[in-house]
Amino acid sequence: MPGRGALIVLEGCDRVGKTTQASKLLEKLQHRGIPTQLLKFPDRSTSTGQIINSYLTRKMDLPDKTVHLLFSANRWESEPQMKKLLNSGVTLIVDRYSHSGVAFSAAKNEMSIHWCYQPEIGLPKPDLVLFLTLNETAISKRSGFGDERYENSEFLKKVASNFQRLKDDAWKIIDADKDIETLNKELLLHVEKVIESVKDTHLSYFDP
Ligand code: FDM
Repeated sequence: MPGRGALIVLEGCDRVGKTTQASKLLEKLQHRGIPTQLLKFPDRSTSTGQIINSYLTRKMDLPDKTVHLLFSANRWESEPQMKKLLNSGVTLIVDRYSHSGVAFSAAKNEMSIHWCYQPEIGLPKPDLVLFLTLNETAISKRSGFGDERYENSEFLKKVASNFQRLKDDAWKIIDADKDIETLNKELLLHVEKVIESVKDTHLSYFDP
């Protein structure tokens, strides 16, 4: 029995390098013969993802709670496939997941963290959350914002403080102010340890 795969999530604020690190992890794990797939949320290719994309690129306005539930529905669309892959031994590297869902929506003031968390209950719970951080000076040296919704410093400060409230034992806080390869080696150490330690355990789920 190969055992189950690990659910590994990369989180953090904008421009910390999550997407680059996620694809490098995929490449390295596959190279080592560890069955791995990459997922990204929001998944803009699905039916809910297309509405989310129109919202993020400002082609469409929607009430805040509606958008929140769409982001969650976008994860639920992938849930059957995620469970199937994890239980068949495939490790998933996920670029943003439920914690982004809660931290971003709760930064709008209209919804509490508790309210935002409710639709996530029952989704597979990450075995490891690699939370990448950068200090203000390091962030300002990276390329600027695009013009999608949420790309402004004031809002992202609130998001960052919400993330701090969501931490649990599965989180590793990683200083991302390093070159790409050094950072990737550090992440890989955590990832390999978790893959090994969860393979004979049951998948867990976000609980009430
Ligand atoms: N975002 C992302 C949310 O507001 N809720 C969510 O559930 C998720 C997964 O969407 F500003 C926000 C975070 C970001 C935007 O994400 C698009 P990417 O990673 O830039 O595509």
